[in-house]
Amino acid sequence: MTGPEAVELRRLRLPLVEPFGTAHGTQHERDVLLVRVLTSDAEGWGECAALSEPTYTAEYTEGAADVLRRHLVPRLFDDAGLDSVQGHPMAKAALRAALLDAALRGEGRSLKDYLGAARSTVPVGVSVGLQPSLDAMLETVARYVEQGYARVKLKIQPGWDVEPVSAVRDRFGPRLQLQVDANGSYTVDDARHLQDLDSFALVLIEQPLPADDLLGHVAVAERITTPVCLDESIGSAADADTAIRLGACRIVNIKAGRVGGLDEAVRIHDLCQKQGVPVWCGGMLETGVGRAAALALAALPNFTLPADLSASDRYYREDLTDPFVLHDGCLTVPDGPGIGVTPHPEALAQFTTSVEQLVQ
Ligand code: OSB
Ligand code: MG
Repeated sequence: MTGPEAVELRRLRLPLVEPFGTAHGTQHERDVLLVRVLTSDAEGWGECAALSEPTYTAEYTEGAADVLRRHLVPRLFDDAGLDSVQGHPMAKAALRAALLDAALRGEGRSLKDYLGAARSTVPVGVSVGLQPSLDAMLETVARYVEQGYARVKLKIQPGWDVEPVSAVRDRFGPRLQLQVDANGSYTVDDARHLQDLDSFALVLIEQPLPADDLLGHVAVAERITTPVCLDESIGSAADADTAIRLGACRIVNIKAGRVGGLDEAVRIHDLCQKQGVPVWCGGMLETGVGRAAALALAALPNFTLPADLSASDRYYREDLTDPFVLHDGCLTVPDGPGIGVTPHPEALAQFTTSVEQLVQ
């Protein structure tokens, strides 16, 4: 097996334009890990989805860098392959994304074309973190609605759910596409309480219970009319198949990082399409590098709900790439070779905290 000529792990720290609060805590900056590979004919970039702490799933940035360095990159040069390492989907996905980007750039072919995208623009929503007050939340949502986002998602947790949802419905009316994400913060005993969300015509409730509680999700799904969507519970096409057949969800959130890469993401897309289950593309506060790849994925035909991929200015004052800009509630899928964007050297220089060469 011939691996790439060089693999580089680059760590960066980008301040977020506003703090992002979820049931697991608040992020003030994005601790980013980029993988860059160099092959005989092209360079390729991949962004790791992992956050700085292992609170969303088990992975975290430093751990992802470690498993890449010690276990994944060395396997590019033997026959074992990345699948011989258990777990670590976000680390694997970042490396696979960089390799695929380089291969496609070498062929002059876009990721959009490779994945089988059905459209050139993708309707996108915005994920609104937990807010310090109802007033602050309404102000934040108003700003995004004015910018034209196609849908709003509110982070919820016990103690911050019916009130904020009700306040947003009151203020913005029945036509606003609205959904909520609990990041696993409820238990099956909260099913009765979650029924109180049914009167707000939500598009979906995302991950009400912890990732491993599929039967709990079945019980919740039987007690509420709002469609249940799974995020953290779905690590593979096999997981999606199980969840759908059990009745644990009616909608699936797909993030390439969470499932080990774009190929598995497409398998989940295809399986859901066959079962008549709509999917949408989740986000991980990516820079333009990760967002470009996610947009190509989100352009596949069964991605029928707005993606959690917002414009660059929703996350960063300065993105690593040319900024992604909202037009009529949509972002444009890059169509140049590979992911179609390249990080700007000045932005890399400004935000990089360390660079490590693994192969040369
Ligand atoms: O649960 O969807 C989530 C961000 C980090 C970790 C988990 C999640 C999120 C988001 C942000 O909701 C979506 C975005 O990138 O805009
Ligand atoms: Mg989620």
